[in-house]
Amino acid sequence: SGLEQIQALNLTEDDLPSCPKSSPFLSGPLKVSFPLHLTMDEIAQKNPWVQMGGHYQPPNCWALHHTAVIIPYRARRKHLYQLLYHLHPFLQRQQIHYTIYVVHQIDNNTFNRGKLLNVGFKEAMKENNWQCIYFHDVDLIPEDDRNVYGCSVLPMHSAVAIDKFQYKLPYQTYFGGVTALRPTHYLKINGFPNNYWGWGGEDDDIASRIFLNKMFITRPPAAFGRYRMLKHGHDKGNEVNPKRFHLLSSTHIRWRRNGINTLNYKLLSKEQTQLYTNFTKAPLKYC
Ligand code: UDH
Repeated sequence: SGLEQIQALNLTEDDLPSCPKSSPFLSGPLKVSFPLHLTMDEIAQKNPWVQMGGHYQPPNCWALHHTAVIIPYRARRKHLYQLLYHLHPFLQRQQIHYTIYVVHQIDNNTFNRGKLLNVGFKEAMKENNWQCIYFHDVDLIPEDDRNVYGCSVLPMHSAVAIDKFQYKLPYQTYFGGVTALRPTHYLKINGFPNNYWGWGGEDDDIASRIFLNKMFITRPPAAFGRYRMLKHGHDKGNEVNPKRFHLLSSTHIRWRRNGINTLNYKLLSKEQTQLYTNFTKAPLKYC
């Protein structure tokens, strides 16, 4: 394949022309449907250019964006299959260089999305010098490929218009679902807080961190930032966090000493599957 050739010849940025600013393969609005009974093999067969570990780079041009997509995950297998089924072709049409990482919390403790995303950031940056990090909920399926997964100079909130919220922002400072930052900005705001256990608040905390660091967020046009949310009930082990408002009231005091600089974890395993790289965080008692 073209990609194997690039790797065999060790081609670099100097050997390939840059990819165009706007990919010629974009389709615009997409008809998103959810096929039943997807399997990994079936999805892999539809994505022959994706390499082990869920890695891709365009074969004939040097990508303008180098993006790690990080998915926080526990017990949502059907959602993960749907996301992989839609996201791989979507990203390839955008001609970007990317890897999909899944960060798995396997214990039965309360879910901690913020901490998992910090783990994903740390581990993904060990693998590659990514220029853009996308934090992507497993249940959000993009509906327009002009929503390009690359970073600009500002932190990006991509999930602007979700069907569940009647394709409107639930509130003006909402920064959840699908967001992106450059690693330098992520480090500047000290990443996500590690101490939000259960549902809610960590997304508002990271939004505050951005504002406290005198940055603004940007969003794609609502016509591009459209998503369908896969249906789910309330997950076991992710009960609404009653402490979230209290925690949010002191983000301005805590952000410097709770985040990527105080992240403490162990990895139980790291595996490359056909369609993504999986990081499994060790159960809490080990870290
Ligand atoms: N997740 C899992 N397993 C779980 C719980 C959460 O994988 O048991 C992951 C998954 O990627 C999911 C994400 O965490 O998409 C977010 O959890 P959620 O789907 O329960 O969140 P929800 O869909 O988000 O309810 C809507 C947020 C809007 C309100 C924002 C308030 N700040």
